[in-house]
Amino acid sequence: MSSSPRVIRVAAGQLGPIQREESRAEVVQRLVALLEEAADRGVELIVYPELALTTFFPRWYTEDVSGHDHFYETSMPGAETQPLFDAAKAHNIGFALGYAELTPDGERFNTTVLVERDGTTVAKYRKVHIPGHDSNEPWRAFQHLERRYFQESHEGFNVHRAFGGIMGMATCNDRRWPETYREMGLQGVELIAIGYNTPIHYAPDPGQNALQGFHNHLCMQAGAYQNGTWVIGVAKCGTEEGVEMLAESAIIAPSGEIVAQAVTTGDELVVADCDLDWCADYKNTLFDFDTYRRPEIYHRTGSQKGVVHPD
Ligand code: ING
Repeated sequence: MSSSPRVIRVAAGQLGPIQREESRAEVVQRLVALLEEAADRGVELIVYPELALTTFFPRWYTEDVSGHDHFYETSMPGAETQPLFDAAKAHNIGFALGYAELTPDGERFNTTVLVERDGTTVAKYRKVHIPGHDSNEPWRAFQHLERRYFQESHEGFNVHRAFGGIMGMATCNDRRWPETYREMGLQGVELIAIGYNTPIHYAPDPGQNALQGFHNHLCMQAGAYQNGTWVIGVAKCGTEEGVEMLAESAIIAPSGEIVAQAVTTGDELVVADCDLDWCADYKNTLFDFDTYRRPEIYHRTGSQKGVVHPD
């Protein structure tokens, strides 16, 4: 007889656009409003998007990187984000929040913090896969200068015991790389929180624009299924400073099925009960890694960076 299922009620706290002039106080009010709606619905964990406190500032080039310093947080919580931490603790709700981190040493990371229901910080994750470009490319309708404003983290993908299970984090472009999920799958991850800011228009290959929604769900559903984990994908979306950003936040089961998804391009709460014990149905059968994986054969995937073509 199995013990009682480990069910956690989770919400994707999707955000509509944050315009450049919107203050952090105004944004925090939006985050708290979503959290209070989540509390009314018995939610225990709410996942917010990547860079959830400001507009997606890497769309603009500045000659000096410090020109965007005001979009970064130098402490988390800070004075302007403390109300969110206070509201979450008062409602006994945990959350994952994406933000731009500027460290005392001047390092810049695209960071997510995971906070438990009692208000304690579980962990911080710093984005590993940094997309886009690092120099001014004025030919683009808008830029994607993440490689100018964020460093690639060397801290990797770690998991954390919290919310009654094994939790992981990833950010936006990370979700497109299978290594992201497998690194955490090999640690037994049961729920991965992934915030994203994804422009619909992809300047290097506009043919992909029409497929952004398909690609978004494709990679998260595959990652969930192939590693027997829940995936909570959460957008900051809508038209942000003239740029259309993908919505379609989704809660995805270890089966790979989408169990709930957003239907607007604004602030929207998407809620589902996530049975963490469902993960075992895949981890202990099809994807029993210890039985079926062949790391002695996988010479390339962990060591080789780019493609090496045959002679
Ligand atoms: N954004 C995008 C993402 O990976 C991107 C970058 C946009 C890639 C469109 C491909 C197509 O979803 C972030 N922030 O990583």
